[in-house]
Amino acid sequence: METIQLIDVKKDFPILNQKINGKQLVFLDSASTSQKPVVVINSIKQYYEEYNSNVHRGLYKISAIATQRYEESRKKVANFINSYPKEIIFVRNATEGINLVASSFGRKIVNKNDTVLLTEMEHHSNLVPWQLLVKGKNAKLEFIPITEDGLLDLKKGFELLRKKPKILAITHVSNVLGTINPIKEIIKEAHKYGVIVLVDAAQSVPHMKIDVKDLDCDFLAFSGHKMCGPTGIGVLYGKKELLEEMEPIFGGGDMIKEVQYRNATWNELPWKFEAGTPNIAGAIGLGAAIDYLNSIGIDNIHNYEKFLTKYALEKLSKVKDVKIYGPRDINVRNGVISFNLADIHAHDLTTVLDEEDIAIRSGHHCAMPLIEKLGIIAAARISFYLYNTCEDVDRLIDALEKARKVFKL
Ligand code: C6P
Repeated sequence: METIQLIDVKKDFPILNQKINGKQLVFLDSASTSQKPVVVINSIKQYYEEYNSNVHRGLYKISAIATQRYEESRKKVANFINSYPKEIIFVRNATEGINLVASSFGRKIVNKNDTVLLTEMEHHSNLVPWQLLVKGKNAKLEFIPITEDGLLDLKKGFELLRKKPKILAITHVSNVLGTINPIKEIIKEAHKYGVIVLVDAAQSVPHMKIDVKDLDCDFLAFSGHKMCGPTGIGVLYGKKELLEEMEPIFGGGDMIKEVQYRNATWNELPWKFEAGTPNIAGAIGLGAAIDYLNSIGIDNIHNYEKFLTKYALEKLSKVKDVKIYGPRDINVRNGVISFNLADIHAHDLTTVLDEEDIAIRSGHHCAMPLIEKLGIIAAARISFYLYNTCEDVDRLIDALEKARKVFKL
C-alpha cells in the first residue's frame, strides 16, 4: 500500500493563521493563485530593505548582489524543470509566455491556410493569443475534442496531428476539469509529424515534477504566483535552438547588444526577450518559493494532493445534489474539482461558503468555451495546494450541508 507523507505546513503561511471571527480561513482557490510562505515574503522584503537596485547595469555593490540573486533565481527555475538558464525567460505570467511564443515564433512559422491545434479544454490564455495569430494570417484553429469523462479524445487528437498542424498548444492540467493530459505521449506523437509543441503548465509545474528534457516539449509556460511565488513573475521555457531563431517582441533596455539610430542587434539568450527593468523582486521571490517547494519535495506535494483529492471526491460525491465535472480516476486528475449544487448559481453558493470563511472560486474559470461545452453557465471550483488538510475538506462539506438548508434543497 502506498504510504502518504502528511504535510503540515499551514504554520508557514501567515494568511492561513489569522483568525476572522475566531475562525481560520479555509483557502480552496489555489488554482487561481497560491498563498505565500513567510520565507517568500521575507525574501522580497529583504531585497527592498537591503539591496534594492537595478540588475545588469549598476557597477556598485548592491547592484551586483541584486544581479546575482536575480540570475541565481533563473538557475533555480532551470534546475526545477531540468533545463538550462539560457532557456528560461522571465515574463509576467504564463499568459505572457504563451503570447510571446504566439507573437514571435507563431508569426514566423504560421502562414495562410496553416493550422494551429489546440484542445477543447484550454484556458483563454492558451486560446486567445492563437486566435489573434490565425486571424492576422488567414490560418485556422482546430481543437482536440474531449470525451464525456473529461479526458482528451486521443484517437481524434492523433488523427489531427497527422494533418501536420504547425503548432500544438496544449494544457498539461485543466483548470476546470483537473484532467492531467498525457503530454509526454502526445508530444512524442506530435514530433513524428514535425509539429512544435507548447505546453501550458500553469496548473502542473506547482504540483508535480516537470522535466522538460524528458517531456521533450518545445515551449512550456507557467506562473510564479501559483507556486508560492509572488504575482507578476512567470516563466517561458523554450528549447535553445528555437529561442535563438525567434525575434524579440519587446524592444528596449537590456535586450540589445548594439544600437544605432536605425538599427539594433540583440543580446544573448535569455536577455534578448527581457526588455526593460524586469521584476527583480518577483524573480527573487520565485527563487525563494522554489527553495521552499524543494525543501518539502515536489513528489511529496503531488502525492499528498492526490490523497486530499481522493478524500474530497469521496466526501463531495456523498453530498446530495452535487454534480462533479471531470474524471473520477485519481490517476488522471489533480486537485482541481469543479462542481455544482443542484441548480444553485455557483456565485450564490460561493457567497454562502464565504460566510463560513471558506474561499472557493466560481464562474467560467476563464475557459468559457469549455464551460459551454459542459452545458452549464458556471461552476463552483475548489483547488488544493500543499497547505490544505482533510479538516479543510470537512469544513467545506459541513458548509455545503448548511448551504443546502439555506437554498431549501
Ligand atoms: N487560471 C484560474 O483560476 P496567469 O493568469 O497568466 O497567471 O495564468 C493563466 C492560466 C493559464 N493556463 C491555465 C491552465 C490557467 O489555469 C491559468 C490561470 C486561473 O483557473 C486564473 S483565471
